[in-house]
Amino acid sequence: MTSPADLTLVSNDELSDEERIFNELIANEQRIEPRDWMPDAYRKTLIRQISQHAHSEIIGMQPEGNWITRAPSLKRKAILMAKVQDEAGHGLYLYSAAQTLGITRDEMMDQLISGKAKYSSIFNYPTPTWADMGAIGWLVDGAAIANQVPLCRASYGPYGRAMVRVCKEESFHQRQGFEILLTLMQGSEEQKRMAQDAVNRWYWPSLAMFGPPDDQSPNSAQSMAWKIKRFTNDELRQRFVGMLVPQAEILGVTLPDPDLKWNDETGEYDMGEIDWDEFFQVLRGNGPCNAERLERRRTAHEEGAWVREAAAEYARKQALKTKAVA
Ligand code: BYC
Repeated sequence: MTSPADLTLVSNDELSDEERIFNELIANEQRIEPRDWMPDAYRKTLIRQISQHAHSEIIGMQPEGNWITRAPSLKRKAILMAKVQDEAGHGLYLYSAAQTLGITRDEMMDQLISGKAKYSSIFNYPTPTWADMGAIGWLVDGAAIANQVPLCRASYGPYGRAMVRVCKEESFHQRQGFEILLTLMQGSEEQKRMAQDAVNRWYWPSLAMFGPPDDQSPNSAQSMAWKIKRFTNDELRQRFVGMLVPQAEILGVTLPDPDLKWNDETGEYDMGEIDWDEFFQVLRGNGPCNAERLERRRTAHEEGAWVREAAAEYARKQALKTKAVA
């Protein structure tokens, strides 16, 4: 199978008509749609990335869901509930986008609850204090925006279009997190300490969200050639740190990296080393909350079986009625 990355190896004459059309669409910044021909490897890569992304949104409801009953005011509770519901909605758009590639929702759910599928490392960390809601909104949703804005231009139509709506909502999420931290940082000494502690715990895992360093990222080169990804993991991570520094100053929090400093020559911030051993441990299922997150999802799936059965039965009866009328 030929991809744009291989084009130098294969002359245009050796390509099938379908491959030529696919390559031209990609080269001309046009979109690939579900009914278009696409290489198997392109389809597989998209199913992998979009389903992992959907799983991340669904598992990502848990760390914040943990605080809905304990939010400090009715207003905070309403905002947090709306945010967590938004994440569910993101998961559903993304499962639908993945389904256009030929995988079923049941298959994806089986992969998730059996522990075979990956989801973002970030959701395997605990949320012991209210300030974690601020740190998640500011750092985790902030990282998600930095990663997802370029995905709005992903070459696969249903993915790119889903991202446009998701990014609008993430932008609200990030501001609400920033505002929680700002309120705490204007409060008592204890509240300030709580906010700083949450930033200390979420900063490094939020940088790891962008994925392994470029020299250990097996999928990046091909995904960039196919214009699914537009920037490498390290490029987006760097851009994110550049966004955070001035925001941290406004908040009055310290970013917990003693090596973080502006470099006049590169025009970027130098930063310390991420603990990649910890990242790969979390990916292997050994993070602080992996088992708990998966167990909770599995139980929710089993307890929701009757809802799925009732909906399927209702749909079956409706279809019979429509057939009888026709
Ligand atoms: N965690 O070759 P690489 C949200 C995996 S949720 C776990 O660089 P790629 C929110 C990677 O999958 C938004 N696994 O891969 C929700 C690959 O594994 P396989 C979450 C990771 O795909 C609720 C292997 O490592 N965002 O915002 O080119 C509340 C090698 O990596 C991670 C997305 O899902 C990780 N952090 O690039 C609040 C974004 N990083 O499949 C907020 C969509 C890497 O080869 N995804 N891996 O075994 C992407 O943009 C890309 O898939 C990645 C990785 C940048 C994450």
